[in-house]
Amino acid sequence: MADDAYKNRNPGRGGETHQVASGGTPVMTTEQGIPVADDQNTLKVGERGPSLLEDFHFREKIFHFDHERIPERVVHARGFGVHGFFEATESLSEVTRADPFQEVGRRTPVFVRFSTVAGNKGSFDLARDVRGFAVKFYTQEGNWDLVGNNIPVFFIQDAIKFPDVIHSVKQQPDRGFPQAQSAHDNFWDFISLTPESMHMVMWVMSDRAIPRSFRFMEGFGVHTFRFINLAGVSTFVKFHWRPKLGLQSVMWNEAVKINGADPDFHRRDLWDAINGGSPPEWELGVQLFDDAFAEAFEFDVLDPTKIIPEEQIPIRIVGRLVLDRTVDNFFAETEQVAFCTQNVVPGIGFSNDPLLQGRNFSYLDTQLKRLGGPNFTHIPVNAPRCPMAHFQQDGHMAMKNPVGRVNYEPNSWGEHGGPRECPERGYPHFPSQEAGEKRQVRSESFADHYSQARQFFISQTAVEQKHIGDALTFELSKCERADIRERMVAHLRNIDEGLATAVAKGLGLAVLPDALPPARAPIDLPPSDALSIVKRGPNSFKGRKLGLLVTDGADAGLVRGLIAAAEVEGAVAEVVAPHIAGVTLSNGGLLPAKQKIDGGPSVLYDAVAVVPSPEGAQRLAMDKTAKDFVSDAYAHCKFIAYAPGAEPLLERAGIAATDLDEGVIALDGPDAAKAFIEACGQVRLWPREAKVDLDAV
Ligand code: HDD
Repeated sequence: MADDAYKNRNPGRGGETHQVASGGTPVMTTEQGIPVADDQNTLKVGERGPSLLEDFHFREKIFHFDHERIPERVVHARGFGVHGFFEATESLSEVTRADPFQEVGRRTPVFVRFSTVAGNKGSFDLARDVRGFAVKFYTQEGNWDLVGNNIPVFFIQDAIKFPDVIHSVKQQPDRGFPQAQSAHDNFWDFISLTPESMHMVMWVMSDRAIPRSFRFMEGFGVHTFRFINLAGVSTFVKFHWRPKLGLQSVMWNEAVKINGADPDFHRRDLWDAINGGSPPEWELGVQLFDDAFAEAFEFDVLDPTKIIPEEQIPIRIVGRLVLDRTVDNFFAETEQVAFCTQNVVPGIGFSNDPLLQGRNFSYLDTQLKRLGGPNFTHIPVNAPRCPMAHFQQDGHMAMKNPVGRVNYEPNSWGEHGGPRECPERGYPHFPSQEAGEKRQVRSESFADHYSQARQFFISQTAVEQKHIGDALTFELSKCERADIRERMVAHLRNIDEGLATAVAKGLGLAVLPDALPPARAPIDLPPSDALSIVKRGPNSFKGRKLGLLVTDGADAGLVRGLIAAAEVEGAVAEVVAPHIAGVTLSNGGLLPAKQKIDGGPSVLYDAVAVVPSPEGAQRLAMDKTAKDFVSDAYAHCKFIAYAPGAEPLLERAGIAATDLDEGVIALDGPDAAKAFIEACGQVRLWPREAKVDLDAV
């Protein structure tokens, strides 16, 4: 639609109206509003002569273009932001005065930006990496930014090491690569010399680091924060976002292929879900605890490399997050949004976690560099949605400027003298008792680096453990220096001997290196099922995507039945065909395609249905991309349905009759489509992995 294709980009400077030509078309103007007569040719002397400096339209256009880019974020450069709301489903007024939690049903608008960490802005979505999960709550008492990740712990304990861990993971400075990956010497060198990172390493090498999409991952505030109630009483809190669609990841071999097939896989997924009318939702859970628990807990609650298992402090669900609106303009919103951990509102407070304390400096500082001046709160996506009044003024690009002569306080202008501080409503810093020598130290209470790493590992299913071992082996195989590989294996021995042995074998180490002496001997912790993705399987195909491979003559009843069954389940069926124009079904009906087969490999789908006509199957059996479609789906443990007559394609794709398992389902009965979609609720048939991967345990 014309309205959607072009909206006036300069509202506020000319409003939504245009200078119009006689036919009603908006007239192009310069940024000064001067109508433009020719936007194809610069002003020249004669037809073939030199261009003239006088051409102000040309100069303005090129000048503006030259300055389109702002510095990308030093980390989390590649991100995708959307709007939504947070709704309280439980009142927390007894523990916090924070506005979003005061009453059931209160809705607070939010802007959420998901991101990868290491890659540059133009890198791919399926990097093996931590994902950022940053939420800006526009509360009635100011903006609260909960700047979290999809992993509840971090690599380092003290913010002073942040530049080091980030330098080590990003491109090596001499060569400018590798891009968006941790599989290189610098990263593993730093990590293997930083034992406090071992717990995080387990998470980052797990499938959590290759999520199926943003919609299927958890989020965590990571640090211990404080809730503070009206009486000034503080309760410690940890924040958890839980996706209502469940957790899901892809396999590494799949991730590698998705990056080629669709480097925007995650952002497209979120865009499609929201604009397709299925806004994703998360629950907000809180773990609340007091000083007595903090004292008794095995680890320091200020140590960001530790979780508090939910078996010890249950997660209380207090609200839901709904993301239901994509941005109007990527640059204006996603690129310019400025999250700052220092943005807290009355009722939310910091703890002494040294990583959090350091972050509270870094975020404000980085926005100045990125956005060019101190007035980034004037940019709509960053502006609070509640009234503001202060005496900060001027600076680059000041957009909201007070009128009147008073710009200081105290002043004697009485009621015309502007805003005044308000102890009763103002932000109360929690008056914690602090004392001690000034020292550069790491607390002894932060010294256990392996116990929770081990707990995470033993909490995983065998499949997930294998993936961790495979990921470590892959990453370390990319390290050129043998001593770095060995040092990592020496750490792993403190986590799990089986894992250390598997990785040593995968790397071809002749001898298992001695375990590195731990700063503090690890303790045995019980497994926690909540840490596994597979143990919390979704049992529903809702929100997933079925790839339907069809040819001319495909059985109309079957195809329509599959599409309907997927829709009933809340899933999407996407048609993949030899030509983008689509196919003519057995009943003569036309079925448009969403993808031409080489543009729609099966890695883009959660399950596939192979529904060619028998002749079509014979032809597809000769086609490399069609064979890949099927063989990849099988290798990635996906559920595969096939129409009668599709067997030749399956066979040529390497699925012999003896390979058929309960995940390869013949569409041969009246309820076959429905039964297949139900089976897809498992999402993966993990036992198959042992058949397709030689190293399988
Ligand atoms: Fe950070 C961005 C999350 C530690 C310094 N961080 C950034 C973003 C997320 C996180 C999600 C992207 C925000 C957006 O979408 O715009 N960072 C974390 C988490 C951490 C963490 C969960 C540990 C628990 N970060 C951390 C430390 C420092 C920083 C210790 C510095 C001392 N982070 C930054 C930054 C960034 C940033 C340089 C880059 C761009 C930005 O802030 O706006 O200031």
